[in-house]
This record gives sequence, C-alpha cells and structure tokens, in this order.
Amino acid sequence: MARVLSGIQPSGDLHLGNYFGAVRNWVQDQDVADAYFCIVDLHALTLSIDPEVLRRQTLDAACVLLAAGLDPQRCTLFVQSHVPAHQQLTWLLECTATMGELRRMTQFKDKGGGQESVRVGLFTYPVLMAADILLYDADQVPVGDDQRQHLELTREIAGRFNHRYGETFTIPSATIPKVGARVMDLQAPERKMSKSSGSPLGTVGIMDPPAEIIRKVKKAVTDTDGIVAWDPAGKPGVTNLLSLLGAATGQDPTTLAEDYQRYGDLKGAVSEALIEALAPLQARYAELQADLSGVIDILRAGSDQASSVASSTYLRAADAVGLLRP
Ligand code: AQP
Repeated sequence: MARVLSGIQPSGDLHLGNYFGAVRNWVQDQDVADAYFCIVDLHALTLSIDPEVLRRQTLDAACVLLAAGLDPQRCTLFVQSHVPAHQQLTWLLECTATMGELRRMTQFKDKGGGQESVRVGLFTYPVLMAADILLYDADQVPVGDDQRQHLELTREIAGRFNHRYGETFTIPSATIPKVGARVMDLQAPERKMSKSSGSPLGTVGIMDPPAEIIRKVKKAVTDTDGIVAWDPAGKPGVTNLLSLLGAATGQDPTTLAEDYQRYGDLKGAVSEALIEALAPLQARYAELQADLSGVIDILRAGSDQASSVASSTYLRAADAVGLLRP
C-alpha cells in the first residue's frame, strides 16, 4: 500500500480551496493508501497569529477534517508540533537545502519577499514541509496546485541527501486533483482563495452558513460582457464559478457553461451546489464541537502513531549524517 502524507495549516478558517484542493481527496485516499494527515501548527507561526487563536484553530481544524470524513480507524490524524521529529529533521534538511533554492519559492515572494522584517521561518517554511513529508516515507502527497513548487523542492532536497549520505529518504510525488486544484478568490479571481491573504468576501469558509455562501457568491466578481463561458485567461471570475460548480457537483466544469445564459443563474446554481455539498460536513462538525474531548483523544492517538514512524526515520537520517547516538 502506498504511503500518503499531507497537511493543512490552522492559520484561519478552512475554505473551499482547502476542501476541493486537498481535504476532499484525503477522504478518498484513506481507502486506498496508508494515510497520514497533519495539522501543521508550526507552519502557522510563519505569519503573525494570536496564541489563543492558534490553539483554538488547531482544534477547530481537527473538527473540520473529521467532519469532512477523515476516520481515525482508516488514517492517522495528528498535530505537527506533537511529533518532535519534524523540528529535528528540519535542521538536517536546512543543512542540505540552499539559499538560492529557497529564494526561488514564489509563495515566499508573495507573502513577504523583499521585506527586512519578514520572519526567517517564512523563508525556511518549505524545508519544514520537506521534513513533514520525508519523515513518513510518503510516496504521494495530495496537495493543491499552489504547493507544486514546494513538492519539487522536497524531491530535490531528498535526492541530494540520499546522494550525499546514502539512501535514506523515499522520493515523494505530488498528487494534484484534476478539479478544484486552484480555487480562486471570489473578489480577486487572479489570486488563489487563501486563509491569510484572501479577501473576507472572496473567501468561502467550509463552515459558512447558507446565507453567507449566497451573499459571497452573489457578490463574486465577474466581468461586463455577460457571456457565460469557460475562459481561464479572459474570464477568470466566471471560470472560477464554473470550476466551483464542477467541483461541488462532480461534473466537468469546462462544459457546464452551456447550461447557463446569465451570470445570475450561474451564481444561483453555484450557491445551491455548495450549500448541498457542505451541509453534511456542517452537521457532523456541530456534533464534534459538542465532544471536544473525543477529538483530543483522536489527536493523542494519532500523534503516538505518527511519532513511532517519524522518530525511526529521524534516527536513520541522524545516523546517516554522522550524529553520535545518545
Ligand atoms: N485556493 C486553493 N485552491 C486549491 N487548493 C488550495 N489549497 C490551499 N489553497 C487552495 C490547498 O489546501 C491545502 C492546505 O493548505 P495550507 O493550509 O497548507 O496552506 P496554503 O496552501 O498556504 O493555503 P492557504 O489557505 O492560502 O493558507 P495560508 O493563508 O495560511 O497560507 C494544501 O494542499 C493546499 O495546496
């Protein structure tokens, strides 16, 4: 069975991009792979975040993931900071990656490149992500399109480490979904929907109530020519709405345009499909919120399981570079 690993930052309310680009596919992965899913709280420290908010959002992310269908009987769900090997391996990999490689990462440039006050952790974030993946000997990493470059870097670092110190890590591949890989901000459809850098009106949360979904979709930016067509370059707003409709209904988004004459009708269909797709998750989420101690138990068991795998990979890497065992 292939090993799958993926993660999500508790840096804000999870949104449709996180769901269609990643989480929904994780739910399917549980049945066909040995799956590990991680709430990457250390990554959330790369940008400013209130400590209490981080704690609350970490537990909340666990509730959303379980509500979406992750099942602790079929996957390992854990919190990154509960497994110390992530930080230990990061150092070994930071001594393998180069400044030039990290400087080329577009997410760093987008989020803070060029500012002297930017946190060092934002710069080295892709190395921590490489450690997250390599610790579990993951064969596949299901991610949205925005993480493609970080995955390439992970492969580079792992290959270099193996070349320098002998076969230590499995080289992982990215699995990018065909539909929903890049959900765009409804207010700025040239930018991806994002927890931390998106516009509030352009970001639809997985737990947004129906009225909120209708309001945000109704206000989504389109264009002035009034023609419903699939045209990513020329009509990014309309294409994003078609893409969301396809992701929510399981239909091919490129052919959906034929069914709609007016933007208002398309928006109505998008809202309806999103509300229907999210309703079961929202109901399960409410149940989980009523039993948070059960969620904490799941995370504890998950981190025990994850630690047993991660600590042995770390030891392998530490031996390879020549660290003396305690
Ligand atoms: N807009 C998106 N479309 C498709 N997939 C997306 N993902 C994120 N945004 C989109 C995928 O969701 C998974 C978890 O992402 P993350 O929490 O690790 O952080 P991110 O990629 O940086 O996403 P955000 O929402 O923009 O978070 P912040 O604002 O904290 O940086 C990943 O698989 C990602 O590809």
